[in-house]
Amino acid sequence: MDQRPTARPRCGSGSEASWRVASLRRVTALADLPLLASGKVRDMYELGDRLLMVASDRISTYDVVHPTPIPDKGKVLTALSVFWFEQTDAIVPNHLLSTTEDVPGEARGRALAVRRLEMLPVECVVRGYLTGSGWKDYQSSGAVAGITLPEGLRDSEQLPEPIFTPSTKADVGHDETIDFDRAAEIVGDRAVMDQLRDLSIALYSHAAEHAASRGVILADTKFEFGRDADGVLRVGDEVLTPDSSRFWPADTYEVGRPQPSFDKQYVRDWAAGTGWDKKPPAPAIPDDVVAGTRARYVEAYEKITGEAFDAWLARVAVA
Ligand code: PZK
Repeated sequence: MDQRPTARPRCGSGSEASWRVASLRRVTALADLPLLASGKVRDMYELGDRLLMVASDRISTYDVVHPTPIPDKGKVLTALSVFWFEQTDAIVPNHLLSTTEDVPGEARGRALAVRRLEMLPVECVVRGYLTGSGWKDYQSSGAVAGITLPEGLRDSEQLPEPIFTPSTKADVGHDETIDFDRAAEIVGDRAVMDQLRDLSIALYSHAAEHAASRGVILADTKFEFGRDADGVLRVGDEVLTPDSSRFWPADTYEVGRPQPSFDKQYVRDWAAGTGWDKKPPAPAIPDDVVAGTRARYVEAYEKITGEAFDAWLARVAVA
């Protein structure tokens, strides 16, 4: 990570003109903090010796960000991440410091003050079900990330046990699945990679069991780890949110076909009907689709945590 306060924000994609517009919007959002990095839907600011991770209401489908925000999406994802950080603290410590102290009023609910970590250069993906690129790779080779799977598995089928399928962190474009040995080479330490795999599977298994008890299937998820100033391994980034995971409603799950996305299906179905070719720029989203999508995010939070979303908003409100 570039830690110079004057660093030019990194953006995942978009033309130079769209970068300029996005950058203005982001800088004015939290005017007094230096922007360190920008993802498609999140921004990271410097907060003294810590960081402020801010989840926006931006939404992407087919990897393209729409011009229309989904109200409260960033707050729902932040709230979910905090729920899981608290749930999994005994499995592995994380980077969360505070949801309130030193979080500016205008960012409350969507921002977290976090420890600075030295991030490890691999994405730690766990798959409990065969879908997405995992399903594609299995169909062409019978294996995912070098792990040979039983024959005859179907689209969206549950795997005999969760598998660890690390990937590279691509600056632009798609992350590439790699096998365990390649991940160990990139990290430079096989024992650390063993630890990342074991922690990732333990986190996934805990979360999948909790989600199942609430009628939600956690199909797969991605973690990022780093070391704090004392060398302690911690999980960072966002955890177990719809942007880093696939959640499926258990009551409509059917093996043998792709599952509708819990959160983005309204937008995808509407977009398909418009004839959009899935290339930038993404179309503006109509009000009814925005409202339906917002409701899905809030429903996901309430279903998984058992808590009203308003309770989160009250918990982080400026006193
Ligand atoms: C870190 N990103 C991803 C990019 C975002 C997030 N605790 C940390 N310490 C140091 N660096 C990072 C973290 C975390 N998490 C996260 N890149 C570096 C990223 C753009 C916007 F919000």
